[in-house]
Amino acid sequence: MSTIDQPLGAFTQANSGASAAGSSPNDYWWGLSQLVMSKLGTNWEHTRERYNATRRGSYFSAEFLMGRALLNNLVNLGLVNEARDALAAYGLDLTEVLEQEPDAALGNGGLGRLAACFLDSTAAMDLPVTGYGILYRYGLFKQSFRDGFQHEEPDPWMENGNPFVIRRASEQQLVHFTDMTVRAIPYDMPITGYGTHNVNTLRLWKAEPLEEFDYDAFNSQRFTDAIIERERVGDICRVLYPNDTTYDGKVLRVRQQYFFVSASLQHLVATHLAEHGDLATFANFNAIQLNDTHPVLAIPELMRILMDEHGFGWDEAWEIVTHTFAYTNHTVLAEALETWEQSIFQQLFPRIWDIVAEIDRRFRIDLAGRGFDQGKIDYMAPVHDGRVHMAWIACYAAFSINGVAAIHTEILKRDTLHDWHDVWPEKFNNKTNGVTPRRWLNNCNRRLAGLLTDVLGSDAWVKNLDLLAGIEDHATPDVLRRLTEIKRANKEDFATWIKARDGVDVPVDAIYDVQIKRLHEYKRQLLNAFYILDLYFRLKDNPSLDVVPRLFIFGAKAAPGYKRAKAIIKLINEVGRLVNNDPDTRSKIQVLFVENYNVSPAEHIIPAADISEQISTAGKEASGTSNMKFMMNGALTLGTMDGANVEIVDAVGRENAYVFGALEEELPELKRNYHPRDVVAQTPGLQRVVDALTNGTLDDAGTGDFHDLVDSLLNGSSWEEPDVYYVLGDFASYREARDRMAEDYRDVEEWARKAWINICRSGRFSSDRTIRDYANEIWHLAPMPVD
Ligand code: 26Q
Repeated sequence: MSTIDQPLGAFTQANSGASAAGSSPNDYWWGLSQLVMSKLGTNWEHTRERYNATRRGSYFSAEFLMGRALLNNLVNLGLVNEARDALAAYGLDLTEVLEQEPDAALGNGGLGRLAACFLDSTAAMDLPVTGYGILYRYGLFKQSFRDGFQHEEPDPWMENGNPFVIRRASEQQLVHFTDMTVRAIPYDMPITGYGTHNVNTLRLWKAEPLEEFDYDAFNSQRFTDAIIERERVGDICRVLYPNDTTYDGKVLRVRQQYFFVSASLQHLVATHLAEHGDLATFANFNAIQLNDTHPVLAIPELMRILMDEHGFGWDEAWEIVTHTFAYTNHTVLAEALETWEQSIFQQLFPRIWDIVAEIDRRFRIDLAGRGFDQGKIDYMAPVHDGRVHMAWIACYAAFSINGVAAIHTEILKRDTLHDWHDVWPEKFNNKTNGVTPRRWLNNCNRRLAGLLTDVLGSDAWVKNLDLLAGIEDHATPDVLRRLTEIKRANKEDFATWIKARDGVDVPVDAIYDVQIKRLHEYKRQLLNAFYILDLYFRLKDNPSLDVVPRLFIFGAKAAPGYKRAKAIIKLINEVGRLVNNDPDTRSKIQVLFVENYNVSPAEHIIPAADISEQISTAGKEASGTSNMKFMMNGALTLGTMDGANVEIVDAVGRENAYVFGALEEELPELKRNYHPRDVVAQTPGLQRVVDALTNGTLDDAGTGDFHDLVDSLLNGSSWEEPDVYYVLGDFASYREARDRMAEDYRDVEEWARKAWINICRSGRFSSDRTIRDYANEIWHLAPMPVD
C-alpha cells in the first residue's frame, strides 16, 4: 500500500470525470502531476519570500529546453516508490505514465538545454536564482521524415494546459509598443532541487490583449477587426524563432525579445522597490545573466525604467546598469551575431531607440578618448550602417563577458571580441558548461546510478559528482563486468523503446555509435555519413571483412529554412536505406535516424551509447554539452579538439578517448593551400563516396540536393570557399580513429575500464560546478536554504 494512492485516485478522477478504471494513462499523468504540485506549494511560496529579500540572480533566456518535469519532481520530492506503488494499485506502470508527458521544448538545442540544467543546479544548491523567458504556445517544431525528407509540424505542447505551469495573473505587467500595449502574464514553473526543500522558479511570460476583444467592433459587425488585434498580440508568444527572413518576421522577433525582458525587469524593479524602497541599490541586490544576445534589449530597457519612470539621470542609471548585467556568448559563427535594422527599433519603441543611440554616441566619445581610430570605432559601435549590434551593446554595458569552454573563451579574446578584450580585459572570463547529473545520470540511467552508489557506499555523488574521482581505482574485474552488463541492458531498453515508438528493430550486440545535436554544417554530420558510406563500400568489396557490428544513431533537427542542413538529413536517410536493406551488410552495420529528436529521446539514447561523436570543425563548436552527458554515462568521446572536448580529453587522457582531425590553430595554414579535389583523389576510397551522391547510388528524389552538397565541397561559390568546414580534409584522420576505436571495442574489459575512467572523471562537467563558478565569480550569490 502507498500513502498516496487515494489522493492520486482523487486527482485523476477529477481530471477524467470518470472512474479509476475508466481513466487513461494520460489522466493518471495529470493526476500524479497535480498531486506533486500540491506537495511542493508551501516550500515554493517560502522560497519566493526568502529570495525577494536577498541578493538574487536572474537568468534571462529566450530558450528553456526543459523536457519532462514529472519524474524529476518525483525524485526530488522522494516520491518515486510511492508513486510506482500507487499506480500499481490502479493497474498502471509508472514508466508508461511518465511517457505520457509532452516535452517542454521551448528551445532549439544547447543554449536552451544549458539554461534548463543551470536552473536544476541553482535549486539543488539553494541559490536564489530565477529563470525568465517566454511561454511559447508552440515549442520547437515536430519533425517527421517523409520519403527521407524532414517535414515540420507545430508542437502544441500545452494546448489543454499543463499541471506544472501556474498562471499568476496578479503579477502581470504592461508592455508598451508604438502600435500596441499588451498585458504580460507570468506563468511560473517550479524548479525543485535534489535533496533540498528550496523550490526555485522559471517565470515564462505570455502576451494577452488588454481587452478580451473589441466588443464595439464585434457588435457593429466588424467581426474580423475584433479578432485581428487579438491575434496580433497572440503572435508575440506563438512560436519559438519565427521565420525571420522577412522584415515582418524580424519585427516580430525583436518584439518577442523586448516583451519578455521588459516584463521581467518591471517585475524585478517593483520587487526591489517593495523590499528596499530605493532603486539606487538595485545592482547590489540583482545580477542578471544574459543568455547570449537575445535578451540584450534589457540594457536600454533598464535605462528607460530608471530614467523615465524613476527620475534617474543618465550617469546614475548607467552606473546601475553596468553593475547589473553579465553576458554569455555561445557562438563564434558570424551569422549568429545578432544585428537588427535600426528602423525596427524606431518603429517599435522610439524611446528605446533614443537610448540605444545615446549609448552609441557616448561609446564613440569614450573610444575616441582612448585614442581609437574612426574605422575601429565604427566597427565596434552599437549602431553602424543603420544596424544595431546586440553583442556590441552587451560587451559595452556588461561587467562580465564569458565564453562557455576554455578554447571558446580564448577564441573570443583572440578573434571574435578581441577589440573589446583590448579595452576591457578584466571583463573576460571563462565558464565551461556543465550538465545536471540528476537528469543526465541519476534519473535516466538507474542501473549505472545503482552501481556508482554501491561502489561509493552512498548516493552522495548525485549532489557532488567530484566524489566519483574517489572510486576510480575501485575498477575491479567485478565492477567492470557489471558496467558492461549495464550498458548491454540499457541497449535492450533502448531497442524496446524505439520498437514501441517507431516500429524499428535494432540490434543490441553492436557498438552504439551516436551523434545527436542540431543539424549544422559545422557539426559535420556529413563527415559521419561519409564514413558510413566508405565502410559500406569496403564491406561490399570484401564481404568477409571482420568488423564489429555497429549501430550508427543520429538525432537532429534542421532549421526549417536551412536548405543544406535539410539535404544532409535526406542524405543520411538515403545512406540508411542503402545500408539497412543490403543483405550483404545489414548484419554488420545499420543506421538509425531517430525522428523528432528532443530531450526525452536523449534520455533513452545516451545511457545506451558506447561512442559520443563530437566531430565539429575545430574552433567552431563553442562547447557542446552532449559530450558531457555521454561521458557521465560511460560513452567514449570520438572527436576533434574543439569546445569542451578539449577539457574532456584533458580530464580522461588521450588514451581514453579518440581524438582526430586538424587543430584550430593549424586550420588557417591548412586552408591556405587547400584543394579539395586533390584530397579526394589522394585519399583512398573517398572518390567513390563523393561519387555515390550523384551517380545514382543515392537518390535525392530529383531535387538536386546531393549534387549541391558535392558542389559545395568541391567547388564552393562566389560567396563561399569550397569545403568551408574541412569535411574532406579531416576524412582520413576520422576514418583512422573510428576504425581503431571499433577494433579496440573487442577487448571487453579494457573498454569497460576506459568507460569507467570517463564516468569517474566527469565531476568537472556537472552544472553544479559551473553554477558554483557563476555564483562565486560573477553573481556573488550565497546559498539561501529555506528551512
Ligand atoms: C541569432 C540571430 C538571429 C536568430 C537566431 C539566432 C540564434 C538563435 C539560437 C543564434 C544562436 C542560437 C543558439 C545557439 C546555441 O545553442 N549554441 C550552443 O550553445 C551551447 C551552450 O553553451 C554550446 O554548448 C554549443 O556549442 C553552442 O552551439
